[in-house]
Amino acid sequence: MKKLITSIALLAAVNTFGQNDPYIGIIPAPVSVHKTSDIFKWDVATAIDNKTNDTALAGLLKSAVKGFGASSKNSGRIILTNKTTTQLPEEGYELRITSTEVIVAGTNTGIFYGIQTLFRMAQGAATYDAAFSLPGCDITDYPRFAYRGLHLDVARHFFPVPVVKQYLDLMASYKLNRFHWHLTDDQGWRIEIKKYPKLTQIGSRRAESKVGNFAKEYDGMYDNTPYGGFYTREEIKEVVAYAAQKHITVIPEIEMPGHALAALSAYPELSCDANKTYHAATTWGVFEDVYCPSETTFHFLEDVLTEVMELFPGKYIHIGGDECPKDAWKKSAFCQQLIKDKKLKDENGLQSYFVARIEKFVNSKGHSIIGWDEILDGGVAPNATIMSWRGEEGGIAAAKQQHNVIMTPGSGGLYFDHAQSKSKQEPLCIGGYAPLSKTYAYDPVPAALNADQRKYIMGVQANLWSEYVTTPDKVFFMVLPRMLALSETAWSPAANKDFTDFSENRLPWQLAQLDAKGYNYRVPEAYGAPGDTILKGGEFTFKMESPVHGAVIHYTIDGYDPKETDLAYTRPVKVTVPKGQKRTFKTIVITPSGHRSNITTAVLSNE
Ligand code: TNX
Repeated sequence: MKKLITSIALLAAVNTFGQNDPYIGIIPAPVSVHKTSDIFKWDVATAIDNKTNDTALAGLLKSAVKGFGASSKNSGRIILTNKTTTQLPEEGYELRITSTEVIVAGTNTGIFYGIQTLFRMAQGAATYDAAFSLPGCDITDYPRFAYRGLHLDVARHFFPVPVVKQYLDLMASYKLNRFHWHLTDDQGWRIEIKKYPKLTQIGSRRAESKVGNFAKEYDGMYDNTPYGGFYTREEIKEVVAYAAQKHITVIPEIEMPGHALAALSAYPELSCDANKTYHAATTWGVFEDVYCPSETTFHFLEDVLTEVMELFPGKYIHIGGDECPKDAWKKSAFCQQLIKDKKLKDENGLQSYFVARIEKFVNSKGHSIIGWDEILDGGVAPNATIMSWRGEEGGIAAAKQQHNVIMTPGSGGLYFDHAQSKSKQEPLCIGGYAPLSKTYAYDPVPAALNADQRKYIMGVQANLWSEYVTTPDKVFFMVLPRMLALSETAWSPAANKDFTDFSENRLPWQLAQLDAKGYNYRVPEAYGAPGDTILKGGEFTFKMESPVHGAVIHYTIDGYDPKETDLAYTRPVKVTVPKGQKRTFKTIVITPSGHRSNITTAVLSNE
């Protein structure tokens, strides 16, 4: 009996990825995959032969199979080696799976990614039980871009360390390697600074938060609930170390000269009018009170950045630079005098002076700055990397000026705070429209650049601004599954991208894994389900496919919202509508863990 159960378990675990899928379920699609008919059984008896100096890599493999430890001569082995058969880019790897051996070869980072590929090929279980099977193949793989970023705004809403770690787990699973941590903004200062304790004592708190968004029905509505949170230095170190284990570099963002209200609430002397009282903002948007370009401010920022650079060993420090209104500087006699003294053209020149001065300081400590594309206005600091968010124009201009560029345009489906569909069933968000297909279609290399200029495109990033993201579950709902589309754009060769294969063949397997791991995510509607529309006719056949492997599509034709108690889709559904009548065909997808898609509604009219 025991044997029978084992063989059933193995059978269930054999990889049955779509025959037509050239990438065996893997996201992001590897550079090249040759499938064979071999099957490697990975179980508790599989030996691991780690020829690298990185013991963590073997640990990673062991964590995948429950009860791991025993090894026997009869079962296969997994070999990790730094010796590759061809010369590969830094993060690349080779993966060869036969019925007796799995060889993962590359640098230690490359092997780390090769192991992620093994995990992505595995079936839907969270921790793979006693055994699972891997399809025979030969894979050569390396990233298209060195910078593969995901951003998280913890200023508008705060997410504690365990949530950040889950975010990093996801990033590593999909081969993203730069975590842009937006740590300060008008609504809260979230990083402890030893020298300026009031930043967190005062600046991390706001009196209340706006209810709803800027739609009319929410005018003047606040929640009357104090809000706050910050990371201690120890917590920051913990996150940086955790990220490093996952081959992710953390890029901290300290906003300046705008988005500074939380800092001004703690230290009003950093503003252009120290007699005013400042409070961390309770609503969203852009605020007129910003840092004054005074010696007091530069002194303060240099101190803050010094502590930040101690905590974050990575090369890049993000200094913000976006959305800095010039009203306060226009009103300030000090700023006007400074413009004259420094022979600057105007307030934009003053912003350039501000950023260049900070850049010089950061460079002197061996680090480099990244800034949002507004830092181009009035002249860009000599060594700055530009993050192009207001479309691609900033990135194009910067590349032409031989500055490194990271593409993250809202118009390219990379603003994960935007809505994932046009349905009213989407949760509250800032607006916009960034469905999975749009994120997927984005290409970070603008046609406007010639071959030389293209070299300055370091990569791509998506951003999760959190004005309307109040809970960890919503964080994951907003980034999943769009993050997987980002991962393919950032990693895979453009020629390997194919939205149908990605969404219909591979995504269902990946979503099944995420479902089993307990992540919240946006469940796509069933493929083939008619969307919000009126269809004319008397006979209809709906052929549908589940967007999550193992999920069930339920449907109704009586106008009620479908639930688990309604008919489950097993074969194409035929609906007959008599002459002169109508039916309403509704569908929902319910996943094994109980997550639900939006309900689709189509009116079938034979009137
Ligand atoms: C613009 S993107 C901002 C953020 C907002 C975001 C909302 C950028 C550099 N600045 O402050 O949160 O829009 O989508």
